[in-house]
Amino acid sequence: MPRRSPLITVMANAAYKAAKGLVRDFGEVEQLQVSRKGPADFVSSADHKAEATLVEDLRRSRPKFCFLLEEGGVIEGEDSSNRWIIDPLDGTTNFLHGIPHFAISIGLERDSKMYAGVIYDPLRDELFWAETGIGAFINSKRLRVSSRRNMGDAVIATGMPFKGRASHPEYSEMLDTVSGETSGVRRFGSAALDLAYVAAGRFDGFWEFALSPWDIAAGLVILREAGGLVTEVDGGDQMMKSGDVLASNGVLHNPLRELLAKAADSGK
Ligand code: 2AM
Ligand code: CA
Repeated sequence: MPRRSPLITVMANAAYKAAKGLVRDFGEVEQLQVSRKGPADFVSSADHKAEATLVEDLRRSRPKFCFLLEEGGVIEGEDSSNRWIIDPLDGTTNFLHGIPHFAISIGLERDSKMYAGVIYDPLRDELFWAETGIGAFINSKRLRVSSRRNMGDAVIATGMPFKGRASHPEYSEMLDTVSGETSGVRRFGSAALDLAYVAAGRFDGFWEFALSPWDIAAGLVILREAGGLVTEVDGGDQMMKSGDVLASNGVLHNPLRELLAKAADSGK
């Protein structure tokens, strides 16, 4: 079993602590579904509380690090080379609807590169974590991407354009093409867990457009350390800037990229 470094221990403990509140609040959400006002405000407060817990906990252990937070934006710190990139609740729509699929995502960027990541799914007690050069793990077991080589056997995850976000004009062509050429496409609603699942070999690939840095920061390093490949959908390497992500087990990367490019062309 791998010894978690002090850094990973700090990240994991912060996630475990914030998760307690989230799980408690998730238990309440179902009751609230029936109320007229609905649970939206309640969920937003759960989200903010989880973020506050994460910031407080990480700050206690690493007082000088900077933060980039989904809810709270940027917090500058004395140590400008280390920055936490945090999504306290990825899969908010699932959480709001009582669907048990969401996670806490904590990435650590060091000298402008993703260095370490933790994605915690509290309902399944699955902690996906990785540190550059050390490898990727789920709880105490090593993670490895799938070895599938045939697109016809692959299960590919995606995220669809949603309300409030400009739709990608060629997206439906892509979805159609990938559905027709693979064993299946899944849309689970948490980009962080989608990336973790590619790292774990559960999905063979994943693509989505216009994600935010906190959705993908931890996932990028976990996937790379698990032997996967991640680029932009057009093959570029600016995922944290554009939010366009194509992740895979490596072997299927180019075939999937070509499939998406072909679909985009025919959708024009
Ligand atoms: P979130 O749950 O933290 O909002 C799913 O497509 C991905 O997009 C999730 O990681 C989700 O992160 C993000 N997302 C952001 N805004 C969303 C919205 N209005 N509806 C669905 N997903 C959203
Ligand atoms: Ca998110």
